[in-house]
Amino acid sequence: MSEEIVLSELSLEDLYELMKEDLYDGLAEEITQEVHEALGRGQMPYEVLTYGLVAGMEIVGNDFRDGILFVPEVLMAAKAMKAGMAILRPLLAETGAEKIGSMVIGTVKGDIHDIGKNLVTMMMEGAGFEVFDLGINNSVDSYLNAIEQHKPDILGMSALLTTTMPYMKVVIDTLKEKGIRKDLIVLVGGAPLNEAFAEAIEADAYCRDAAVAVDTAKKFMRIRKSVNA
Ligand code: B1M
Repeated sequence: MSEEIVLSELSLEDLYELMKEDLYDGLAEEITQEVHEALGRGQMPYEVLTYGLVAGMEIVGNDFRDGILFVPEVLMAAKAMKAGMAILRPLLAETGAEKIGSMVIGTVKGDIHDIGKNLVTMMMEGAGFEVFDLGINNSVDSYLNAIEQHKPDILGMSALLTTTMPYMKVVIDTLKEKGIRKDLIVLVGGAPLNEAFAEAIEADAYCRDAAVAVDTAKKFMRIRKSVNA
């Protein structure tokens, strides 16, 4: 953000444009101020997340793919995104909703991408789910231990690399071998996945984004409750 920009004088559209630019430039402090500014104008946390942070990260992703940005710049952008998310997280979780289910979630082995997973965690918590976040680089054993410990309704897995997404099948096959696959609703997500992949590995559903993850989780919880009633 250049010094002469006065945030309060920007239109909402320009504020979101600036947020995207500053995210691209990895300016965490500016992102923090802009998120506060947007919230101060009555924007909903999910709107700020979607139109500012996620939209900005999409541009970063495209330029990373096209060789315009490199890992250090993307890391700076990720840091700025996390600074914005840190402000939004408590607000998204603040609905006071009664707990409607529980989920263990983690990024699969070999994969260190966690921004999308963190977003899903935030949104699920906000929707009233209890979430146990295992972080990144999770082996089958890590998922199994967490399932045994927390006995969740849902297992969520995230993968951002075409090389790591097949690991989801390894986890699901192990759940089957152990006879516990049917005890869990298995939801998967991440940019390289699609519905056909989820079906092929026998997950219950592919979730395109965090909002879809919440809707899908709620839908499966309703089915689960009606079956157990
Ligand atoms: Co990485 N990276 N990266 N990266 N990176 C991608 C994924 C890539 C597509 C970039 C590109 O080429 N365009 C590409 C993968 C190509 C491929 O596999 N075909 C790639 C690569 C190649 C790599 C490295 C190999 C680069 C290198 O080292 N040469 C390396 C891999 C390291 C590893 O994991 N072993 C690497 C590293 C990194 C950084 C560390 C620099 C950084 C990660 C920082 C972090 O996460 N803490 C990074 C980033 C930031 C990206 C991009 C630019 C952005 C990802 C992101 O955060 N998106 C990404 C490009 C892209 O995806 N367009 C890219 C924003 C986020 C909100 O969206 O994660 O899709 P997303 O999550 C969404 C949905 O997918 C869904 O909901 C989320 C919220 O709406 N969702 C779920 C996700 N998980 C879910 C789980 C669910 C439900 C829904 O469970 C129920």
